[in-house]
Amino acid sequence: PVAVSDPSAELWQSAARVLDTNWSGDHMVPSRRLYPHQWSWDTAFIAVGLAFVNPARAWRDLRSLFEAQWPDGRVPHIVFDPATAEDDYFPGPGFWNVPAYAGRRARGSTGIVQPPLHALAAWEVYRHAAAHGAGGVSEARTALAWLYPRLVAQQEYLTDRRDAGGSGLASIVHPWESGLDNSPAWDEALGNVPADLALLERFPRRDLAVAHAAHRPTDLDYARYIGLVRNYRDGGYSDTDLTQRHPFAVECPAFNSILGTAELALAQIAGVLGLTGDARRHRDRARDITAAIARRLWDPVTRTFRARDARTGRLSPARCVSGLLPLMLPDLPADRVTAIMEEARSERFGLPAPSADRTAATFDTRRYWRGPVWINVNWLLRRGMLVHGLRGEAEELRRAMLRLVHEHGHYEYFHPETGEGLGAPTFSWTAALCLDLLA
Ligand code: 2M8
Repeated sequence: PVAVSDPSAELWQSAARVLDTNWSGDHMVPSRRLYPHQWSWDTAFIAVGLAFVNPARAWRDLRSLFEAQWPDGRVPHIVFDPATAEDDYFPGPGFWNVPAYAGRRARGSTGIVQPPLHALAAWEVYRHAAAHGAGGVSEARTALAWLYPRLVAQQEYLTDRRDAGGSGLASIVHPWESGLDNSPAWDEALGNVPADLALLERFPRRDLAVAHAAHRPTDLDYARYIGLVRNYRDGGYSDTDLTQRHPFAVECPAFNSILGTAELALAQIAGVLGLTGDARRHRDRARDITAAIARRLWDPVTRTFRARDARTGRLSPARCVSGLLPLMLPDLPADRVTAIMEEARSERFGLPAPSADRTAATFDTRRYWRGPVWINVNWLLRRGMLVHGLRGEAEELRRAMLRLVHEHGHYEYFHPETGEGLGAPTFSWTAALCLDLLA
């Protein structure tokens, strides 16, 4: 047993407490005040940590999310809690007004997605099941068998319906789909999106009632976010002819790296379920996605990965943390691995990596995804280091992340210079990923 004064033991206990507080019976909320519903990729990060302290909740959380999956395979980015008032979060279920064909559970959801990290999360929870005895293993196998066809449908939706650019990559139709909401990576593409600021007068922002305006996206961003939801919604959430019908369709390097990683996790899961042919197909798809990322999102001049606007074909000029995440892919060519590590180590980033280039004019130390350090993307980056055998760098990053959370708390994000905690103070994925980093 570890003494309670041991900083790791303290951190472990505080992280487990955050996850207890944020559990809502059949799902986890990211934070009680700011995000009182279930978010898609949060569920995946959270499962990675729950694997150590409460795997039954990890499976329950994933199940709650996938029960709201649409018949076309899309997994909604938010599943609204019917017990929470409509005006506790904006835009709420009334604004999304999801069509009846989405199914009974999905009626209380949004119609956009988030990065498909769930296959990796399911694999991670399964991998740790043996530590919870024979019961844990059989629970994990049952959960994997239930999830597998749903995870496959999620991938097929993204690789088929969302290949707006015909490039073998998935496009996001809203910055919220990236999870990196107001990243400078979208600035140029968002320039084509009409901003109807009068909309915000009719639908006031709920986030500003519970968070600091300087730490959140601007009103201009929000006007565009709401306009994009309205356009996609009014088109019945259809993905046909996206580049003509929708003003925002972008190939994100982080989203697509997670898409490729999901195929590799599905190959492992298929192996456990005895589906050898499927496993081979998933590995082939991962290779194809990796090749498409290396071809479409690489800029040979700056030697960086960047987002590509599927409507104009242009690469975004912004260098963001999303461009470091192709490191997660094992088949990434060695020269690209070297370039990513050089970029990560350069004055533009450093470890733990801020969400955007420190030297850019757009860098903003407090504004959400435009500068602050986030634990989830650094956790993904560290995973990439381990995939490529960069053990020393991975260990350095692990320690830096734990130091940040130990000194400042389980915050949603952190000031990239002072480490000050920003956003929600007891944030689920920060706590969950700390458990994984400590284990
Ligand atoms: C943030 O996004 C939501 C919209 O989806 C918001 O700002 O209200 C992002 O940080 C996203 O990555 C995250 O999943 C979500 C909940 O934690 O909050």
